[in-house]
Amino acid sequence: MGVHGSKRQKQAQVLLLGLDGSGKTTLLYKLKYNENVMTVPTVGFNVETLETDRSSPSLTVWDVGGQKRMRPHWKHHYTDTAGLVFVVDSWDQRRLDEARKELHRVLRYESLGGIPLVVLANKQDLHGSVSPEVLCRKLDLGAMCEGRAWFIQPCSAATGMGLEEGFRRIIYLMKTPIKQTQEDIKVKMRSKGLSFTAMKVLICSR
Ligand SMILES: Nc1nc2c(ncn2[C@@H]2O[C@H](COP(=O)(O)OP(=O)(O)OP(=O)(O)O)[C@@H](O)[C@H]2O)c(=O)[nH]1
Ligand SMILES: [Mg+2]
Repeated sequence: MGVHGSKRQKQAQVLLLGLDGSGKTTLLYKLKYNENVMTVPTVGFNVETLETDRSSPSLTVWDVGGQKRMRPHWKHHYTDTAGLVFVVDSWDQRRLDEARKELHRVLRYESLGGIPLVVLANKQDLHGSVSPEVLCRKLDLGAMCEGRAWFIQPCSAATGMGLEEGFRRIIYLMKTPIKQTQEDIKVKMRSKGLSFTAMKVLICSR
């Protein structure tokens, strides 16, 4: 199920994936209840509904455990997914390569073809965390997301910084056909006196 081209869908399914310990469950409950919950590694999944403004569908968010033994189960959630949010621990640089491989594996699934992606560069509150620009390169997002609407959002599930923006962004990308998002960005770029080819750089650095 997608929300492209439709004005008012009642709900849309968002899949929250990422390595174990990246902060998926923490950020889901921070968003839902504005509380900092003590988490344990998720075995199975958590599912929560996030209410949005009336012009947007409410989001049914599936937070699936990210441990190695859980990852084969991710694909069981792909069919009805309208938007993908992939969470990365920006502080743990030793695991960025693992995160890149897992993200690329997910994006190669045919049933997720063209589904919009928001990468949440989480744990920005920690000293030494990697910036979204660097993450963008290390995850090779530009090449991997050819033909897909995507965005990278810095955030912290500990403080709440950037979480609402990240989910507002996935709603926007789900509602807006990719051509339109590119048009919006072109207009913005022209107003700043920049060329369209600089678009991806700007997206990465916002
Ligand atoms: N400092 C900091 N710690 C965070 C942040 N987000 C999550 N954590 C911590 O990271 C640890 C793992 O968080 P979880 O939310 O359980 O991670 P998860 O992605 O759900 O892990 P799995 O369920 O195993 O897939 C916990 O100790 C959290 O408190 C953050 O933004 N900043
Ligand atoms: Mg979890």
